[in-house]
Amino acid sequence: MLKSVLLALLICGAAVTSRAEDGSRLWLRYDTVSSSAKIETRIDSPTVRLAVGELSSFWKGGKVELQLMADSRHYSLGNEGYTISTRNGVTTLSSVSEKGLLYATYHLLRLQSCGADCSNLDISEKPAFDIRVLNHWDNPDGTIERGYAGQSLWKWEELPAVVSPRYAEYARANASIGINGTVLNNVNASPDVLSSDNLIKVKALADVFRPYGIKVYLSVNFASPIKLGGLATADPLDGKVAEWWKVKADEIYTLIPDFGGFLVKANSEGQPGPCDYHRTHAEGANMLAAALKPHGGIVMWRAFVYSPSDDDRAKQAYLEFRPLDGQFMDNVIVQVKNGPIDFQPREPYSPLFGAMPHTQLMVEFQVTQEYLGHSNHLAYLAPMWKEFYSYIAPADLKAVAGVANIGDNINWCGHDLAQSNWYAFGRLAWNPELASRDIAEEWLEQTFTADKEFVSPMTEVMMESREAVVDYMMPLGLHHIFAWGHHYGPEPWCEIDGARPDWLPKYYHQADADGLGFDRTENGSDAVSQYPDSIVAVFNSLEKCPEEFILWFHHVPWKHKMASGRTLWDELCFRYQRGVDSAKHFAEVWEEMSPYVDSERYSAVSHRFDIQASDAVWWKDACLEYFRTFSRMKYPSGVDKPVFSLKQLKKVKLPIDNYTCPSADMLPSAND
Ligand code: BDP
Repeated sequence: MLKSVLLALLICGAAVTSRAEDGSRLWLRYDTVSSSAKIETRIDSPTVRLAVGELSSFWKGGKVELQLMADSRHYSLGNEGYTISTRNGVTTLSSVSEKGLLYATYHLLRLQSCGADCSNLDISEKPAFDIRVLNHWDNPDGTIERGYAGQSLWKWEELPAVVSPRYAEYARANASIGINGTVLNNVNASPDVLSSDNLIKVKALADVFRPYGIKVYLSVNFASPIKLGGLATADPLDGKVAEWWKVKADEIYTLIPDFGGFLVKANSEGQPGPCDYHRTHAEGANMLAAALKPHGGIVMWRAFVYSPSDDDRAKQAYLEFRPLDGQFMDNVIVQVKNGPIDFQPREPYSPLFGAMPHTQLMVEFQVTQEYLGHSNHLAYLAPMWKEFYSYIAPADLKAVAGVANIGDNINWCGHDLAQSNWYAFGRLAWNPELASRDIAEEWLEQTFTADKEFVSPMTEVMMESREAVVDYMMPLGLHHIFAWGHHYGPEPWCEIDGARPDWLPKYYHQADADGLGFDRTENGSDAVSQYPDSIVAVFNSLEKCPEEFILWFHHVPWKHKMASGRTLWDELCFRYQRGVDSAKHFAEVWEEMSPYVDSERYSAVSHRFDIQASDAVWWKDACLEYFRTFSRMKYPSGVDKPVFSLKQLKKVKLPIDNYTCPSADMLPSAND
């Protein structure tokens, strides 16, 4: 409701204080103004107060008005959309909601930070997806599964009594890029998450996040009724089980009226689920959805499943979920990883997208770099996510999730440049049409400096970075040839007694004397047939298949002639070399950047680029030396001779637990 009194708010900005350049300010490095512009609004609410506070402290232009508008233009922009317009020197931010006004505020401040002309604005914005969530894989003990930026941000042992100021900073950063939901805990969920004691802590976080427009969600363990509720079963068709969840949902909503809902990993990698009781994923999801529905909550049910079977792992999620199309309730969204296997440096899109027309689907991206060099390597991921959208129309998706790369490190993400992936995830979740390059530029401008001498070369580095990682780790469609357990270094030779074959690299690369790659054509595992006919015609053909996926879909002879005219072996060598060259080049470019960057962030990033460059050599040598035992071919000219021997590299073992920054010293010296 609009208040009738006009509140003219004039707040003077705080004095500029100097602070350590530890990366903690992310992209939100606005200069504080000494005398603030007039910020006018009739609305007095926590969210609008935040917007007014930001503008009063940081907006350098003239008067700004914030207004709620329910006319048809604003109505068509939805509950979070907004307009920004300037007339006679006054900038007007309008939206049907207060949240929209906060988003408009951050948009305006972003334009200012990037040096845009803000004197004549006429902007309309509407997010592509209603639900834009981060998935934290944080455990109750403070560790983070696949987290490389320290411990969990959530200090459960202190909550609810101590509320760290970082919670509000986290929420502010998310709001500034349009993220509107956060799943607080690991998909491998502890049942204790739903204990009454814990829910009070969750409420404390929800209260901090609410004014920033962020809803809280929880990952739940499907067996919670047994483990927490003392029931004999978690069978979704058992009345007592359904009742337990209903009562639990009521308890949650009493504490957190705008609670978002549940994320569920069921019958996957040892997690309990409805299939334990011979029920389907749909029956399990719907039972939870029924408990949440009266409160407006949703269930995000993950399709990341693969059962031990002889069938190609890349086919399994589709085989299990596609037959369930149309059986899910309307407050269930099936959450599908972008590719059919598991967040590899490059995968084709998962064939489930497009195959379940009567089911709401959402995509799950991984922002944390589990398979892309952790927080040691720069891999700017916007191009990877855009690649996904080149196959899948955003309009066919209900929501988008990103597995967070955030921990309690002072710079949030471990690698200062990895903040760009958090940023890009949010920007693309709001608008998948944005160009990766534009996002990189605006992030660099806000996070470091708008000086072109810095922004231009570093934009190039960022834009090349993911492709470089693909080149030196797994070019041409290779995948999952990581070392056992930590997914950091190469181990294409890995063998573990008793391990599932589809957890081992040989399953995926299929190297033999004839060639390399997994035959997923109609003559092989036939995974290709899960795609629409038009795509099958391309992926199934050795001639037509894009080379970036060739070893994903084909077992290719070593001497096969590639588009470049080289043999497969030579092309493979060339790609690994290109990756190594790029990684070395990144370190060199960064050296030139020292005049533009504060010394703290300069040296932190330098250190990481050095690791990346030496890791790239490690990857190249390990993979090429190993694959050469099959191809029996020589390195072509232009490709560096190996620095390390296979024998040396087979001895490299990284500590799996709690390492944050494995360095080049872990590699053997050339004489070892
Ligand atoms: C894999 C991770 C594992 C996760 C799993 C998942 O290695 O730690 O639990 O995905 O997404 O990528 O459930």
